[in-house]
Amino acid sequence: MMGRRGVLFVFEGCDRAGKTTQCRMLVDALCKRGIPAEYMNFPDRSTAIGKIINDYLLKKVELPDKAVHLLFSANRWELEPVIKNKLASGVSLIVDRYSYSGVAFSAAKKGMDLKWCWNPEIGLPEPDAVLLLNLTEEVSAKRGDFGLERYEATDFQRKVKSNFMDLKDSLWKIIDADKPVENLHVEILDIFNSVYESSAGKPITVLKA
Ligand code: 2DT
Repeated sequence: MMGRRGVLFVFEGCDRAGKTTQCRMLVDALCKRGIPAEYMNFPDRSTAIGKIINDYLLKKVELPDKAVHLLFSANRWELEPVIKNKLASGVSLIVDRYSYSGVAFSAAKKGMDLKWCWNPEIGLPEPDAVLLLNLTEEVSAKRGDFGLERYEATDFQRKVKSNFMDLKDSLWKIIDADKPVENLHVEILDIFNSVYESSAGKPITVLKA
């Protein structure tokens, strides 16, 4: 008999909310419990498209906003076959940013709207759950200065946060990330467990218009 599929479990949020730490802790905890799970992150800077994105983020190259938006989306499409195969083979994917970051960051720029930005995401695998790690500006400021990459500025991050709120739907869980790392991990593990149970037997769906 075929085993169950994996779940697509996405973390979103502004910079410094602790997404990467929580993704890695979740993957470790699941693997220890015998649930096959792998970490994935977007942008994946290791691919051909990812290398251009990396240069753009490091401000080594300039690109028109719409062109770079499509590159971020293409970066997900180049990994779409991998995502589908892993899920079908029973591996759960714990994903550090996905289409929603793509839209929230691009639409924070002048002349870019949410609908236009969402279009190239249509047809990608749909997450079973999206966790938005939410941090107040005060706590975010306490976590130190922003780095030097593109987008790492308070005003821009404020617009991104408001875009995330506009994108959220019933799949989303908004998590208060202003708590000790271990407590947050326990809360997230709990959510994963219920998503894992409820997704058994359900097909993988795709993002819609
Ligand atoms: P990291 O700091 O997580 O590497 O992200 N971004 C991300 C976009 O503008 N579009 C996207 O589709 C994705 C996935 C968010 C680097 C920056 O890239 C932004 C922050």
